[in-house]
Amino acid sequence: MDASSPSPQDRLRAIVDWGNYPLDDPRLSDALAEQLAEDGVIALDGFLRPNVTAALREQAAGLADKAYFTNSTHNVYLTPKDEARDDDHVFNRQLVSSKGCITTDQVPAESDLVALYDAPAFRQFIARIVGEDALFEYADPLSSINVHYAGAGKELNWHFDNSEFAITLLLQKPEDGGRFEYLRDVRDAEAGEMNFDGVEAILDGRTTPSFLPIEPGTLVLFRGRNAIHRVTPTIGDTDRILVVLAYNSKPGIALSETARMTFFGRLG
Ligand SMILES: O=C(O)CCC(=O)C(=O)O
Ligand SMILES: [Fe+2]
Repeated sequence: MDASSPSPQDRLRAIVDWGNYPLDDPRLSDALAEQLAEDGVIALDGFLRPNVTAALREQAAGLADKAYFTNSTHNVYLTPKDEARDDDHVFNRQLVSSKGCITTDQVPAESDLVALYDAPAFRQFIARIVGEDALFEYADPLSSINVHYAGAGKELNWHFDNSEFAITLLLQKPEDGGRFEYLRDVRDAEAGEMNFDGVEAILDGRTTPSFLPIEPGTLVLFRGRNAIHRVTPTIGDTDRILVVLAYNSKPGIALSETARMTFFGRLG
């Protein structure tokens, strides 16, 4: 590092509103850990400094033409079809997700997104909230930092995440739509309980989900492995632009090939 470049800690303080979110204060992470355990989700309003949100929005908008827009379909479990079940079984029900995204290798190395993702104090803050000793980046070059784009009519359909938790940062909010909807404790991935009846009731609109209102600059930490969730279609000419930061509790883990092909259109 040359003498003129700021330390990771100084850089982090310039990105995060440290007055409201002193990431190195264990009282904050402990309180948030409790809130996450209770609610399954936490939303930190104004987490990014406003100038950082604005600059990242500009940067992301400039990268939009590199985004891969998925044409494929997926089931809610993000797995291949089970040929032993009928096509109309809820396990095999195919949903369309039309949002686009860029991958980690397409994010400029000097971006504040990379500085935030890599900052040890940020990782420790998140690790403490989710109850892990340490957090690690994905082993594949695509999955750690993604920027999602959803123009008019584009959406992310119902799914459960592969990962235990995800961190998102909204950069640009559409005029309407683009709502993050979710329902907690729908399946139990660890126990192999897939809850076909519960999932079907949601897909058929018989169960009303919760809705999380978020503004640009908000950090959301969400436990999405057992909570089914979606983002409704964007309405209007302003794209929804959102960053996903993904970590693992163990080193050397790559995102599943099915999920990579579905959302990125390539494996590496
Ligand atoms: O766009 C969002 O707010 C959520 C994204 C999400 O659920 C995912 O990337 O798995
Ligand atoms: Fe998700």
